[in-house]
Amino acid sequence: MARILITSALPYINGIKHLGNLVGSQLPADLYARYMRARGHEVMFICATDEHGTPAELAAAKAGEPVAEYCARMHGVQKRLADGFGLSFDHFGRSSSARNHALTQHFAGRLAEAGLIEEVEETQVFSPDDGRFLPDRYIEGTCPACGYERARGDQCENCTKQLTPRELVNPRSAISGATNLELRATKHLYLRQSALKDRLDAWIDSQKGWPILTTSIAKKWLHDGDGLQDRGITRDLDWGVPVKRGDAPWPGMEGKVFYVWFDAPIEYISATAEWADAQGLDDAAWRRWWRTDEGAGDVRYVQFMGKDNVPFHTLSFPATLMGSGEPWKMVDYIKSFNYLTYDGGQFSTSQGRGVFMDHALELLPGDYWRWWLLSHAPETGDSEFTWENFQASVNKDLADVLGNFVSRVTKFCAARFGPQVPAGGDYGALEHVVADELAGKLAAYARHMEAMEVRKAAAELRAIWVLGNEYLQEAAPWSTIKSDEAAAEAQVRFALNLMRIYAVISRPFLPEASGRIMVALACADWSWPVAPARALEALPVGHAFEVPEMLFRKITDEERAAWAERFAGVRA
Ligand code: B3M
Ligand code: ZN
Repeated sequence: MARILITSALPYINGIKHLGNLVGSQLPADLYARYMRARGHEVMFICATDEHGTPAELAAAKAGEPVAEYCARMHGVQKRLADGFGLSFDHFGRSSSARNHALTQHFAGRLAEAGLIEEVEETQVFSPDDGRFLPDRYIEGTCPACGYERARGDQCENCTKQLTPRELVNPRSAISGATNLELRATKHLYLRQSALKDRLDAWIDSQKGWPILTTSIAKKWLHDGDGLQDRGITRDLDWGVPVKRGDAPWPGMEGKVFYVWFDAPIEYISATAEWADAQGLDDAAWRRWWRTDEGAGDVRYVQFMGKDNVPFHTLSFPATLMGSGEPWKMVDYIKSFNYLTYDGGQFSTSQGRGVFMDHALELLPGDYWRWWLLSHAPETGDSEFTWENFQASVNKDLADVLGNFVSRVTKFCAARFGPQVPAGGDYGALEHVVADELAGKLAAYARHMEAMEVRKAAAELRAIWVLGNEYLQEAAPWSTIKSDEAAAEAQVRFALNLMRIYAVISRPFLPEASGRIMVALACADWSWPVAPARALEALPVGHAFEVPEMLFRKITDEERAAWAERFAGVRA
């Protein structure tokens, strides 16, 4: 049994996330966490809302709410939506927690002691019209690297380059649109990332087998250009972690807070401490996941995120951890994703284009979305959501293949032999062939899941469902029964056992539907079919079951058309 620490990028607090956000981090992280738990490993799966910085302040202002109240409310909203999608976090924390305040200040103190923090008197963009400095997302303009016109003051979404407000071409205020901007003096803390460049470079080189998307982004910002310039880690904002040096005040930094990207990844650790607090456990309980000197030496740590988050996780956060001089657990594998596009364009939070998590759950249960999103995860390139594709995938994969198998087997058995596992006959040649094929496919499925090859895993799972349908078609118990009742009973028994295996192995993708299959089978044996031949005997003869309600319904053409129209425009 291994110990696996899994973190998903932390969704910003500033509103409800769209399906592109979901499939880029939280959902594949959940798939992996569920799979690893199913295989008997000890898993700690952590997520949280990312609550500081300009995104939170801007959104709260727009909602007309004090930012602390806004964040508390939106955390609740995001938590409920996460539950609706079956996201099985061990803890869903908040980066504004007391734990994260303390730990962020702790890291800043350690970095200062190590000589890695510099106080810089600098000029920052100030907007007289808005009466304030314009850090990060308070400012927008054209990206100096790629020419994208809606780059923000902290990062260009298009090319992932980390930016500072002063680098933007044609800058404007994101609050008022004002272009009448000036530079004013202010003092800030800089993390001397450049001093850690060689160590970071060596560390990245030592990570064998990282996805190309991850390493290429890391290397790009490490080498070509200025990805590893020293970075300002404080801001002139009200909302955030107050700048302190450990427990001590930081003279000259009064009224300033840490930059959101400084405290957000630290929340991975803090949220694990929040978990321990919520469980009534002591500090050792979370530290054994995070401190290599306190038990985390044998932990495997995997992070999930969209590609725009990669620079922060391959450079900035590791710089914080390394620079602290303390033995914190560093990430072992970063699974990163491209973007999901929506019907020929971008999902857009600002323009309300595309399907958002709340609306998705109003239309259909979480499993339907999980299946489409995961089986089309943007792994090797961007992928596109279309309603036609979604409808086809739900109707064919879920309703016609998995749903139909479950319904045919249970209904036929109940009608002909009664609602219990029939006793007659033995498995014959066909069953042995199918069992062998199943064993091969299960091994491939496990390989893909272990390698986090999400689309390949989904394709293999679907192939395993297809195998069951093909078996039924070929065995045809409804014909067999006419000449050999015992043989038909064996065929049905085989199919019922396949059904249990399907529930077990599909659970990482379809937790809710898998649960319903097991309820119908009155079965609590979730053990992974490591020896498929034996697993095909798991349901004892005479074991009673119920015919389940329809597992998946189909999407009609009318619904598809109505939904496509509803989500093309602006979010209400
Ligand atoms: N909140 C950005 C995002 O949601 C950011 C991730 C933080 S991970 C520590 O894309
Ligand atoms: Zn750019």
